[in-house]
Amino acid sequence: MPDLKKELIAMESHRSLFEEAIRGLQTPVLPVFQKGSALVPVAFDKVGETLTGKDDAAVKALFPRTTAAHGNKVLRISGANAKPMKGLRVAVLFSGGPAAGGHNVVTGLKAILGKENTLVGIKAGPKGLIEGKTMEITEADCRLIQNTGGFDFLGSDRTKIKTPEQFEAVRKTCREQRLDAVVVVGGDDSNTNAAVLAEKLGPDGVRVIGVPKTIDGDLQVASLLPISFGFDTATKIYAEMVGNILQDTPSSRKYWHFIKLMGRAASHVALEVALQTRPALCLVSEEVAERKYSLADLVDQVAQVVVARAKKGLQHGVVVIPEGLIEFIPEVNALIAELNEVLAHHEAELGGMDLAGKRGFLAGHASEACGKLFATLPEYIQEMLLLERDSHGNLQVSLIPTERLLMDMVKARVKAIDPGVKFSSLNHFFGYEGRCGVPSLFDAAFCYNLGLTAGSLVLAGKSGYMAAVTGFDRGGEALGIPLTGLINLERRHGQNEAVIEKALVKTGSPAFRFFAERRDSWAASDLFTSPGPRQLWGEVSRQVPISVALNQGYGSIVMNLGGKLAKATAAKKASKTPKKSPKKAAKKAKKSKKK
Ligand code: FBP
Repeated sequence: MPDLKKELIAMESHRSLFEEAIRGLQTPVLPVFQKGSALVPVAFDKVGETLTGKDDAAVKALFPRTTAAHGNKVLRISGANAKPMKGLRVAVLFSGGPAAGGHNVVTGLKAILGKENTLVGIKAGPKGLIEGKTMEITEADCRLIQNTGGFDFLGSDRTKIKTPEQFEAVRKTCREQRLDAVVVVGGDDSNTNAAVLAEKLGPDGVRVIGVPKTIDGDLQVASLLPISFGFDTATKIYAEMVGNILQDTPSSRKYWHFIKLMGRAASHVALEVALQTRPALCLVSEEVAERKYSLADLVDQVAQVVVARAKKGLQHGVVVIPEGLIEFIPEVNALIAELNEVLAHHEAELGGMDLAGKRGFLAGHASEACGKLFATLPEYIQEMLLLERDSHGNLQVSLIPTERLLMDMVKARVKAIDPGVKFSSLNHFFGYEGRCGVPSLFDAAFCYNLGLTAGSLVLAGKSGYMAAVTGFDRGGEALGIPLTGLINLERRHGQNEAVIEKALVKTGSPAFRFFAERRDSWAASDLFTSPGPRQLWGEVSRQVPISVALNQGYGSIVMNLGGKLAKATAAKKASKTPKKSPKKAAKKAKKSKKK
């Protein structure tokens, strides 16, 4: 008798048909890491170009040991294999918001370190490193987490390691765990943390390597690092959702949808999703700042499109809004900068006040222009602008309902332009839905290779580098990027801090220019596309982010990483889970049901 209940219970804890099938997904491996059917670490023995930031001298003074050791030079591979290393203990931690593919960084690390070395997992991010929360990562763990989304295997957090006590606690963890290296998987702020750790832990003989993670896509280094991991999966998930809504609009013919997409300050996510779906409107924060649009200008631009489309009988449409837009509107940006200073210097006084109290306090501390603008904003925006900054000093833009603000203001403006235009609207925020999905093939492969690269850097004795993979159109290339070469000084928490500068959308970039060429046509009529769910098997699964393909000058949007999929060996080795295609798995389930 088939026992459906038993079958369903067996699927608990990440064992659905899909999750089981995904573990067997074969991910391409860069040929440099392959020797026959074995995986081998590579020696990063070729020194490339020197990276020089705008605050080079100040950064060198802040990171004297690291910069003297690597001279901010990029590391490449000549093709030689690394010397075999035994007995190393290497720790790995996740830092910041989750991004799809992180688990494959861990499995890649485990595979390249091999049985002769130990991989230690740090639980709950940088805080876990301070508190000494560790676990040994086994091959069985890796089989279970291969190609799965999220960071749940180890957990993550946003602690910035900055006080002498925290550094001492980290040293203690390294000593007690006998760590030779720490691999920090994180975004721009977490990789800044990695650079600081590399500098501080150098004398203790602990090397530190960063891995570029963030769905925001704002950790990019020209042709050396086209994108961070997690971006592809998140944008494919958002593009599916936006595409579905676009498909709904001319079906129901009555709604304008204002959709804010996660992605923090930079508009990479919004731009990529627009390139994939072709909505009527997509606002790009960096352009807003460059052209110095006011909030009223933006509202008017959207309202004019609404009215023009209504005249053609199109009473529907989609407006894609980047999460960080509000910070890029010059007048609001000036207001936020003033608020940051006031919040940083009057934390204690503001602590116990309600919104009315804070408003009164600000009136006495902010400039007249900012005070006036603040007073015109609805309360739901005022409250969010006054929220505590995160531990890295960032405004928590994901909590600000910019989409609602724009929708409300556009409604009033449309009425003012033409009271005859019918305008029904809905607002959405797609954020957490996209961060932890099962990694796309791009992210699964990218991350596994990042793990192999980070492990190779550690085995080669390197410290203060970020592992990188580039050349997704030409088989792939692994690199070591000197972290201090990416660092500049920025105003945070009311003072200058050394940070990795966020890579914003460049309005001169090929991706933006292509979008700018096409957007008037997208606004004028329905030219949208609905890309559908991301595919993990077959040719469609090999699509790279369109913005990456355009910006890197690829000839196609089809990935060429590590040769043919069928020849990939590492993922096969990493998982003993039988390789079932989803079709086969479904057939098997059907068969057992019939029994
Ligand atoms: P990082 O990758 O930079 O850590 O941030 C990712 C992100 O998803 C942002 O897009 C978003 O603004 C933020 O995290 C939300 O933060 P939280 O997870 O704390 O709600």
